[in-house]
Amino acid sequence: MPTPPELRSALLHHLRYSAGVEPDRASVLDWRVALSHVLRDRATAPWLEAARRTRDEGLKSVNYLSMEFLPGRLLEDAAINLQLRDAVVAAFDDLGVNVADVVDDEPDPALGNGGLGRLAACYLESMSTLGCPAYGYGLRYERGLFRQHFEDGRQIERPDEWLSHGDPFSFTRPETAYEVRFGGELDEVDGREVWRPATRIIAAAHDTPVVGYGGRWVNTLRLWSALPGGDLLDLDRFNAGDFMGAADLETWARTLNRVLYPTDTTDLGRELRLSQEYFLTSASVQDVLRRFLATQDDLRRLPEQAAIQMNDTHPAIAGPELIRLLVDDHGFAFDGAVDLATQVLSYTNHTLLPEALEMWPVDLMRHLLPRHLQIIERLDRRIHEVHGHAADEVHLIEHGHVRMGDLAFATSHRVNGVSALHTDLVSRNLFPHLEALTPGRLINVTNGITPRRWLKLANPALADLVTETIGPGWESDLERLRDLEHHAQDPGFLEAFGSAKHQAKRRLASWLADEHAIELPLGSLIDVQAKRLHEYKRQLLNILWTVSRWQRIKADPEADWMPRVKIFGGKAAPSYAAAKDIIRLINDVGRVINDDPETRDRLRVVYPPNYNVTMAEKLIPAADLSEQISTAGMEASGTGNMKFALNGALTIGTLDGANVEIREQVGAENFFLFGLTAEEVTARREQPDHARTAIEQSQALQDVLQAVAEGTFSPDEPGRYGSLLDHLWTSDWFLVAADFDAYNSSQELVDRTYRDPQRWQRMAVLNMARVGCFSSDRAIGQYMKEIWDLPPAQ
Ligand code: GFP
Repeated sequence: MPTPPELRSALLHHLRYSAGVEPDRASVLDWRVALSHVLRDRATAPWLEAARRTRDEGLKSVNYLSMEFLPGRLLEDAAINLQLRDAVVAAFDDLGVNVADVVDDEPDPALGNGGLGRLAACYLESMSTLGCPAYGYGLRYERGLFRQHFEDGRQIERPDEWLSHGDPFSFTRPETAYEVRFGGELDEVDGREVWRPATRIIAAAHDTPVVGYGGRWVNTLRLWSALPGGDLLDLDRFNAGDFMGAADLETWARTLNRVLYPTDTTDLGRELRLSQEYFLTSASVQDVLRRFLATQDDLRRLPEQAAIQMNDTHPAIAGPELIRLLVDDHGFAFDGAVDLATQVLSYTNHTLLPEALEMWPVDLMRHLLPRHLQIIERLDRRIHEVHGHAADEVHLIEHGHVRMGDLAFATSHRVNGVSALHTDLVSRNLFPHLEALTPGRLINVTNGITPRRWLKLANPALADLVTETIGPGWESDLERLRDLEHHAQDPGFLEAFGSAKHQAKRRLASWLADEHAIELPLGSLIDVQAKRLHEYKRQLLNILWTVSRWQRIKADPEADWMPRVKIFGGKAAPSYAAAKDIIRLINDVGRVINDDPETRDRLRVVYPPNYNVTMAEKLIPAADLSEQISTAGMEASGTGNMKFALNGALTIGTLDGANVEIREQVGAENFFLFGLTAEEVTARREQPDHARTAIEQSQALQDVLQAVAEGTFSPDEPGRYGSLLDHLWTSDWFLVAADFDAYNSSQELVDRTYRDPQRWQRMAVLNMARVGCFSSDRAIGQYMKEIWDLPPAQ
């Protein structure tokens, strides 16, 4: 373990030789470059050793394919996991450099959208912590998810230039590169299919070390980018003066990893999206085979060496791609290739929402991936040949579309849902027919979160208190938090627990003040809903209730109202108009309420723009109340719910996703439950005019809707929320109206409970103590045993 003086000289060395400056001329960026190199150096020895052991001992590796990774800032996390954080702080202190500035200078790579991408990052870190050999495979988007700004309350999207200052913690590997082919024709030559592609793009690797806790094992996050140059530039056209046209193909290649999630509402957007998915998948599968063939030659043994996990349907083309490579390049018979591929592959489903279950038009597939379409057609025929009438309801291709969920299911030996409720719904509503053909294929692995980032890094005061109270070791054995239960009655401990929460609130307050000029009243109940904007997550229910609370304070200003700050964080997909309306409403309501002298001491709305992992690390530790209020049956799991509970927030929530299991763990008496169940939701939607009926039964909701309709929050444009209101009165698919009164009653119970700080803190401690099972280490342990067939720890 290096001492602070050793780290100090390492920093000075890299400042000079990697950043190329002297200390007295160094900028914050220069110091960050130096720190990146120092930490990367420390990660490299265990990284190379892990790779060597994997090779020499023939260890089986996991290959986690995901279109999204939301790793968060890397440096502090790496320092913690290498157990160097304190030494780094001391070294910078000694150099007279403010370490917080250096940490804050690092961009937060927004290579994902929400829960799925963050889950991938937590899982990769847990695999390293558990010593499970793994590669995370993704795309190195030049620009991450957009940066969100608010103008006049509206969401404005701007490109996120996360790479503009380089990426000093990664290694670029132009020689780890594969050709990915697109389009063209199929020919039959000597009874075999030959694909003559129209375009060939080279995918090159960029590797980021992912350090496990304790620094004993380091895995790789391998992100692909298209390699420009070479044959992509048409020199004849260039020399003829057509400089732009000469670069057409190069431009297209670069587009493959230019942005995350191009809007797929146009044909071209869809084509790009499928091309991106194939680019990721093909390069990754080729890499898996190349690594295997480097030490072995009998591909039939591939399942002993490699597991490929498809994170949702985005990489579902992995099945046809692996079959194609085995048949076309390695001489396998079709059936043998299918059996082998299925043993290697597995698939995690993250959603039941129809719009998120990909279906690619057959024509598009034929145009981009003709050989794969042929394989999918053959797979479909094979299922019917093998299972006869039992497979009558199974269709990999239907109504001119390839159903990627069914394809992923059919080419996997295990499929998993991400919470008990979700898995049950997947089995009943999504894949009942496929499951009937292959009983036991579908299992549940409830999601998890890494305690290193989500407690040790994000909440140092609380993490220190935990260590003082139960000793070290909980970071990699989170069930040990149970020991905190013994302290839940101890007034001294409760006070210390309250003071850790207060410190987190102060940290949030100073960040809000510095970055956003927002004042956070510290004596209030801090109530947070931080997640992607989506109608099913019901930020609308939250803001409508906020209006109702405001109206009630105004109607009875003398009453003893418990002060609340309602904090929101989240982005809406750029083409999702309804979600953008909700964002604007939150901002409009916030402006009016925050300016109201009569209520501003008792109610505030705070919505800092550009929610990301770094912001989550500030909001979550400071929260008293966690809003997990999705329409039951629609949130597959949620992982924010786990992070808040781990940080001592109480949950107000529906019986949805992992909320169900969190409530079971923490005890019903320590959870604010409300709302319809998933079954009741289905039944309610069938009732004619259920929306209007629900509104007519709630005077409070009618008052709120009237205020919105009258333009109380949009006086310059009273009709601004016409379509949103219309939707609520006529269809209300997400049952905001049906759950409104129940939500209100539950919120009133929250207030009453919060009035007794000791009681609240006791409940919060019990929440924290009982959510150890939501560690991603537990989840990965299950994947290793039940899906990947790997021994527990290596
Ligand atoms: C999705 C689901 C969540 C789930 C995560 C991870 O999140 O309920 O917790 O995947 O499994 F919706 P998003 O990527 O859609 O935010």
